Amino acid sequence: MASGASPVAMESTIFSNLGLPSPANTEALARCNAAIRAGGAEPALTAVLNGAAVVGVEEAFYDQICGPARKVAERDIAVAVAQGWSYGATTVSASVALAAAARLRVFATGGLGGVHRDVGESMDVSADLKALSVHQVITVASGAKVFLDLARTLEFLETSSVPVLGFQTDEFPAFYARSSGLPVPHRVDSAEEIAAIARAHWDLGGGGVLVVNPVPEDAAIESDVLEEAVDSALGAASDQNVTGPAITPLVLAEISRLTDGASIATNLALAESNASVAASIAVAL
Ligand code: PSU
Ligand code: MN
Repeated sequence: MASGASPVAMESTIFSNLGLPSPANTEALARCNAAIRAGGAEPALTAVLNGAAVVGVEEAFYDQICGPARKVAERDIAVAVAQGWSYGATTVSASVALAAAARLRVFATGGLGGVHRDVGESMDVSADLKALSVHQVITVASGAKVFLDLARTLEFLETSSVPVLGFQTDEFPAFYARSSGLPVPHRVDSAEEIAAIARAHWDLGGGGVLVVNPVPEDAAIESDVLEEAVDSALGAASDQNVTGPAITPLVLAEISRLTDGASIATNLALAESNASVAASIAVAL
C-alpha cells in the first residue's frame, strides 16, 4: 500500500479444507492471485496464522492456507488470536472486518453466506450479512450460495442498507448458476461507476457495498441440475443432524459429489472472475 498498490482482500475459508478439495484449492488460490495481478491490483489474503490476524499472507504460508483449518467468522477472530490458533480460516465476515481494520476497501470471494432456508426454525443468518452492512468495504461475490433462501437474503440486505449492484446483470446470480429469477435493485456496467457509488455511500457514513457478478457463461451449471443437487445435499445435512457453521462445508461437498465434480470447476471459475472484477474496482478507486 505504501508503494501505491491497489490491494484486494480475499478470504481463506474457500482455499482451506472447509471450502474446496485439494488440489482444486491450490489452483483456485493461484488463479485468483493471477487475476488480481493481471488487473493491476495486489492480492491480500486474510487469515489467522499462529495467533496473528494477517492481511496479506506471504506465499511461504500457502501450504498451511490450503490445509486443515478452524472456521473463523468475525466474532471468532479475537478468540483465535488470544488462544493462538495455528490456522483460523477467515469467512467473508472475518475478512471484511480485517480488511476494514487494515483500511483495505475491496474484497473478492466466491459466494456469500446468507439467510438459510430453514431460518424459521434455526434462525440461521450468516454473520456475513451483518459484516457487509457495518464495514466500509466493497464485496464482489457471485451472489449468495445457492442452497440459501436468496429472496430473504436480498430482503435482509435491504433492511441493512447495503447497496446491491448487479455487475453487467439485471438479476441476482445464484452462485453456480447465472440466474435466480430475482431482480437486483440496481445494475452497474463499469468499475468506475461502482467506485463513484461507494465513495458517495461512504461520504454519508454508509457501510459496505455488495457487487454481484454472475459466473462466466461457459462455467455455469444448469439451474434444474443444480436445484436437484441442492435439495438432496440439504436432505443429507438434515439426515446427519448437521447444524451451524458445519452446514456450509458439508453442503458444498455434497453438491460436488452429486454433480460429479462439476461444481468445483464452476467454483474456481466464479472466484477467478470475481477477483478480476474486484481488481478493476480497486484500481478505479
Ligand atoms: N463461498 C464459497 N466457498 C466457501 C464459502 C463461501 O465458494 O467456503 C464460505 C465463506 O467463507 C462464507 C462462509 O463466508 O462459507 C459462510 O459460512 P456460514 O454460512 O456458516 O456463515
Ligand atoms: Mn450460520
